[in-house]
Amino acid sequence: MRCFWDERQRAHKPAAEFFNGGLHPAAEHDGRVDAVLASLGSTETPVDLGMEPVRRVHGDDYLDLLRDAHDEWLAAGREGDAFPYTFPIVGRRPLSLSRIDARLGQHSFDTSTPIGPGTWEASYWSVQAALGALSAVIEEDRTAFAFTRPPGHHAGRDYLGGYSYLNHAAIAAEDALAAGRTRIAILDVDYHHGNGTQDIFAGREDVIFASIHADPSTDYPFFWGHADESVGNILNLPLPRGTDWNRYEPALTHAIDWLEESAPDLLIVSYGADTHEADPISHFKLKTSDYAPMARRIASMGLPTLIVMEGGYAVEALGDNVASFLSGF
Ligand code: SP5
Ligand code: ZN
Repeated sequence: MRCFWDERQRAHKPAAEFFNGGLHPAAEHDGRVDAVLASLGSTETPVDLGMEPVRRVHGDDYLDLLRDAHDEWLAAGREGDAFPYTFPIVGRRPLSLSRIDARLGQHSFDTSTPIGPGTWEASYWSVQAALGALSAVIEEDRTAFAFTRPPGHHAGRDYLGGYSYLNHAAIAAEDALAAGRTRIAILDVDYHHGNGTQDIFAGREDVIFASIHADPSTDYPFFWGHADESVGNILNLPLPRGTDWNRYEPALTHAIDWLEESAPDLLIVSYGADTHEADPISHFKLKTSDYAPMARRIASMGLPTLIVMEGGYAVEALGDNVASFLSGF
């Protein structure tokens, strides 16, 4: 399988994230990169397709913030990664503010997604990797993998969060539509609900989104991903902590059957390996060997398929998990 990755994606090096009342070493770190690359063998460097595909999904103010935030952070006399600390609560009136702390809070939904000096560069090339893999899928009508990192599925049109800055699955879906595909299915199998992707496409007819994830009553991102958000083009299948393959497989079949009802002509898989039993921040019980049958079930849809990487933090198992998943195609 053709795999896409750009070394500039390493430029994002978050030191820490804030949760449970304190700073913790960043879960989305460089060790993930080495683990996945070791399992992939060779990768292709994407060509630069520029900002147009990004602008189809993300707003200009948000993109300006992502690019400039760390410079402004330093200009304000701060050190290290830029973090938000004040957020507009639900219903707060729209305001146009210039101070970096206000802008960061306006466009963030958590305190685990800092902006460092290389965050923009890494996110930009992560998008290009996704677009490169999409081109391979469209030109050769088959399957390709983009090792997108940092991940993307928690990023909305105007917000970051969940280690995500630019939403690769969404950008690729819009690009596939612009290239003439008519209906895109997105299947999100990361442990966490793909809230950004859901927000970007809610109410659309040309993109359908199914997500299998930990019940947000007990797990991040809490405020999205509940079963009763399944309306129209959205299907959420929350599962309890402790879910193993026997319990996961029927949900996967449900999601695939539902996606197939809309007769999509391209599939995008948001693949997270954080459903693995050893994942340090998650609570499902999938084994490395479960990812191959998961992928075979998805491949049985018979669609041209772009796979983008989302989470997965059990670094010792991560390479094998990705390899197992890709082997199923
Ligand atoms: C792409 C992706 O998988 N993003 C996930 C972001 C989850 N951030 C949650 C931070 C809180 C984790 N709590 C962990 C407790 C560990 N004992
Ligand atoms: Zn995740």
